Amino acid sequence: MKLYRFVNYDRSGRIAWLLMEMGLPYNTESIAYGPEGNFSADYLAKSPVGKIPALDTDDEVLFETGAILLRLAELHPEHDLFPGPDSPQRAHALNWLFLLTASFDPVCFEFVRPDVTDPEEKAVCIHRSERDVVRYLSALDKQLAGKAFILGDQFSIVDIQATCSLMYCQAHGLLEDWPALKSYAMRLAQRPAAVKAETFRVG
Ligand SMILES: N[C@@H](CCC(=O)N[C@@H](CS)C(=O)NCC(=O)O)C(=O)O
Repeated sequence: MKLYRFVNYDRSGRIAWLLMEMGLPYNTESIAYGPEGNFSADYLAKSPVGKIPALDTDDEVLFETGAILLRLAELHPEHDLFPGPDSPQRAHALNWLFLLTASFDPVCFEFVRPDVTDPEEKAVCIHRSERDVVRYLSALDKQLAGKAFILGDQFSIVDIQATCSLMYCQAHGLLEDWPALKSYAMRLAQRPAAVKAETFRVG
């Protein structure tokens, strides 16, 4: 199994975290940014818009973090990291996984994205995200009230997505107003698998 990542911090740490939780061995390949790397024909054959991460499981090639997490969870149901198709929890879990992946993460990523360097453009992006993020933080805060994890008592791939996006907010100083979310994200980021996977590495 091979995990494609950038040399510096990127979303591949989320996949590495899950692989560590499952105890599955994997290799990594660092891809450069640019025509020789994520825009090369070889890499575009794995990930059609040249985004990191991608995962080659030896049987199939996966791209998009949310899809990779979900596919790994369903390929290895014995780890119980996402409710299966017959579970009464399935619809609720899908709602949260997609909300976090498709809606919350892009908003939070604006706080840390390295490719917008023009100060005026950056200010506009951050201003918009600071406004938009509140409804998500508020919903997550409510969802987590009285629970250890987003889906209840059990850690799941939903928590990987939530923690990593919340860390973007933390880097922007936003979690000071959300103490429960801050302590949840800090606690989850310290899980042995997250630490071992260097999920939050910077380089
Ligand atoms: N929605 C995608 C976003 C992937 C993404 O934007 N990855 C960044 C690195 S974390 C990337 O590849 N950036 C380079 C680029 O956009 O060309 C996912 O969650 O996997």
